[in-house]
Amino acid sequence: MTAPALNTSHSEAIFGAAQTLMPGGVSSPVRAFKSVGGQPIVFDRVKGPYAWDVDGNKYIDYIGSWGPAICGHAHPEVIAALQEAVEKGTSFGAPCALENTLAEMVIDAVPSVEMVRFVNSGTEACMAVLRLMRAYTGRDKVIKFEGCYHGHADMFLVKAGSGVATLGLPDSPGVPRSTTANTLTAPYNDLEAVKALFAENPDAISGVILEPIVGNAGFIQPEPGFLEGLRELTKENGALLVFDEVMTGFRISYGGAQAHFGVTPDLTTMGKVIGGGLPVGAYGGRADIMGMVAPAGPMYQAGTLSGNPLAMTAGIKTLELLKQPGTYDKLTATTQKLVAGIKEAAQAAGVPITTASVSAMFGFFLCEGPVRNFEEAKATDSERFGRLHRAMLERGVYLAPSAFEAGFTSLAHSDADIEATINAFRESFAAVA
Ligand code: KE4
Repeated sequence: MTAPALNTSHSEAIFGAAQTLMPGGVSSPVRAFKSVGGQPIVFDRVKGPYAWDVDGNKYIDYIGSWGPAICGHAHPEVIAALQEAVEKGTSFGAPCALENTLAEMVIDAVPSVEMVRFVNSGTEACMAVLRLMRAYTGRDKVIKFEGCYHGHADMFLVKAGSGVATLGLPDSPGVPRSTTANTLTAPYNDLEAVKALFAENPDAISGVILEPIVGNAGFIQPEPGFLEGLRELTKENGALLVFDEVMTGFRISYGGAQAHFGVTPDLTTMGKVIGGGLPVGAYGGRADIMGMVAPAGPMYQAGTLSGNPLAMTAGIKTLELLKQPGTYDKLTATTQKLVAGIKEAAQAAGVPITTASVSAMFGFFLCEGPVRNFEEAKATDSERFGRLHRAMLERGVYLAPSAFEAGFTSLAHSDADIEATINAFRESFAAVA
C-alpha cells in the first residue's frame, strides 16, 4: 500500500535557508538525515507522543528529543511548573534550593550516587567525570568501548558511536593524537579484551567508562556477566568503573541501568531525562571521589548556567512523575508490544531483523543477529534502513534518522499509537522488502 506523498515544502524551504546559516543546516549532526537520505523534517511543535512539522504533518515520535521526553513532550505539569518558575527569573548564577531538591532526588534514586554535580549537557558530564577519574587515581589512561558515545569531547572521539558512527567519520579532525593516546578501546561485551588492556597497561588505567546499555551503536545489551566482570576487573586493578547513564538514567528504571542490572559503578553520568527537556547534565558517585571536585577539592569544573532554576524545575517535576507507582511496568509493556509488532512486520515481509528492548528503550538491526558489539552492528542493512525510515515518515512515524541510534517510548504513547505504528511498519517493510 503506497503512502500518500508527504508535503514538506515548508520544511524544505526552512532547511534550505539553514544551510547557509549553520553547518549542515543543523545544531547537531544526526538531525541532518545524512545517513537516511531525504530532507529533514522541521518541527513546529510537540505534545505527548506527537510532533507536528511546519507543514502541519503529524508524527508519532520515537525519539522524544533523544530521551528527555519520557513523560511525553510538553507534559502539562512540567509546563505549569516552568511557567511558575520563570516568573522568578531564568538563571541566578547563585545557589538555589531547587538544586538541593533535584540533587536529593538523584542521590535517593541512583545506587552509586552519594554526591552529584550539575552541568549543562551529557558531554560536559562525561568530560568532567574523565577528569575526576584521572584526578582521583593519578592515572591518565581510560578504557571505552567501540560504538559507545560519551559526547563530543576530544578524548572520547575514538571509535565513537552516535553521529560519528552514523556519518562514518574516522573519528574527528582537530583532535590531537596526544589527546587520544590515552584512550584505549575494546569491543563491547569482550571482557578478555579489557583484561588484556589492564595487563598491557599496569597501574596506568584510571578506569573504564561505558554505556551500561548501548544506545549509540543501535541498541546493544550487555551480555550476562559483562557488567559484573567489569566491576571485578576494575576493583582488581585499582581502577574506577563509570556508567554513562546519560541515555539510560531514569529510563531503564528509576535507578537507571545500574539498579536494573544490580551492578553499582563508582561514578555515573546523567543527562536528558533529569532535565525534563531543558539543558541539564550531571555526574555523581562515591562521596570520597566527588569530594575532589572544586571547591571542595582541587579538581576544577564550572558552568555559568549549571543548576539554573528552570532546568532544575523541569527535572524535579519529571522525576516526580516517573516516581509514580507502575511507571516502568507501563513503559515496559508499551515498548515490548511495539517491538513484538516490529519483529512480526519484518518477518511477514521476509526482511531479516533482530530486535531488543529494555523498559522504555528499544532498537532493531536489519540483519539476522545477534548483535553483541559495534562490529556486528555494522552488518545491519543501512541502505534498506534509509528506505524504511522514509516510508515510516510518509506514514506518520518519526524514527531516529540513523541505524546506529536507539528508539525511545514514553508514558504518553497509547495502545492506539502503538497499533498505528505497527501498521505503518507492516506497510513499510512490505514496501522495502
Ligand atoms: P549531550 O552532550 O548530547 O547532552 O550528551 C552526550 C551523550 C553522552 N552519553 C550518552 C550515552 C549519550 O547518548 C549522549 C548523547 N546522545 C545523543 C543521541 N545518540 C544525542 C543526540 C545528538 O547528538 O544530537
